Amino acid sequence: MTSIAKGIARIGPQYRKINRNIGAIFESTFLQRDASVFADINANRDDLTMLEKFARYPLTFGPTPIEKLERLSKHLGGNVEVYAKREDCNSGLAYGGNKLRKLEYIIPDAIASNADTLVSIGGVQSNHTRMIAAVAAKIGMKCRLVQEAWVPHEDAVYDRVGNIMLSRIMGADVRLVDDGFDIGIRKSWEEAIEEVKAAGGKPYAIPAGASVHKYGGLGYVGFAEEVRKQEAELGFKFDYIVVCTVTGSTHAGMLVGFAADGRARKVIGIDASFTPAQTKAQVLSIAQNTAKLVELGKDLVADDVVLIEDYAYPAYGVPSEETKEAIRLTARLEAMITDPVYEGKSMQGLIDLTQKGYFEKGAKILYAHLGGAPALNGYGYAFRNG
Ligand code: 5PA
Repeated sequence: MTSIAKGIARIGPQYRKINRNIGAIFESTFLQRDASVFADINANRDDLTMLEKFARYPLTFGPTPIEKLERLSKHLGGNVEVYAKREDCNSGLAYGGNKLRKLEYIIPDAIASNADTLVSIGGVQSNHTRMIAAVAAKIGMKCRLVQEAWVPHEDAVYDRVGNIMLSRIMGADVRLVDDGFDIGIRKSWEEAIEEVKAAGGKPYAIPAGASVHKYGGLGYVGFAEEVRKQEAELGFKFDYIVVCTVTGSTHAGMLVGFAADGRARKVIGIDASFTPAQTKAQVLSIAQNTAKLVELGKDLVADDVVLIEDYAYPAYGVPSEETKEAIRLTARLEAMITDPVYEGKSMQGLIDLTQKGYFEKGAKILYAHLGGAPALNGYGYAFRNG
């Protein structure tokens, strides 16, 4: 059977079933998405063996490219080779990013639940809520977003540009709430769910970063499997994977996926939450839950979660001078754009750890670029002179 035919066999019946369940309101969307469309998008995904039994709703283009960062590697002394896996270029949906890989395994459940509104939460410049707004628009659902005051506003236009502006343009019902940073379950989010119900809607609740959702860790298991396949094509294996960690399911999924070939501790999480104990505990519990779901057959323990705490200062969402330098350096050497909240901090970590000799000579490092550039618009003052 060709991979396209396998795709039809696997995806077609599943979506026809979902289509029956969700009734007329989504019919036109799904009529456009017949089995051959799904098959096309899913062709080339035979690599995702640990995830075979889970329904997947395609939101991304497919495997993301791996790019060697030649000039950055050279600039850092040439002792290590730095590559980037471009999760920031993974989709045509509203600039893409890591949340889409997670949502591919959550959206089938949302559709099957007969919901009509996706409800989620983040900070004012949350990338996650932008992605929820994008997916809601794409599948024809409504979207209710809670945007909390997780970051002390730096710019006058902070709540009008970048991610939040995109969510508004995509039609989400965006509400600002005056509560501070916390990656846990939030009262404001629970209230939003109740309000949607009270207004006669059918909410589907997605927590911050899609992380503590039961399927939140699956997408990044797929990342690891995808990397393994790309490594076979490249003819070498990466020694380290560097990832920015906040709500935890990106890191957790990678842990499970890379545990399959003994590399869990080679996933180096760079904390950007500035509440690392809570983030670390959340990574572990999501990883353990995800390991059970995919029947990993190995136990994951606290020591498997490598989380480096040194780069999240001075606060969540506030870039240090060193973070800004890392953003400028990566932009000037590679034209690769990172943001002040997440990727700039993990890039700062990668640069500093390299300079400190954390990685052995000759190491091949894979930097997971998880997206997030639209938030830069909210930091115009910080970069007013470049
Ligand atoms: C985010 C998260 P996790 O939350 O899965 O640990 O991922 C961290 C991360 N990089 C890394 C980018 C660009 C991110 O957007 N963003 C959150 C958001 O609300 O946008 C969930 C916090």
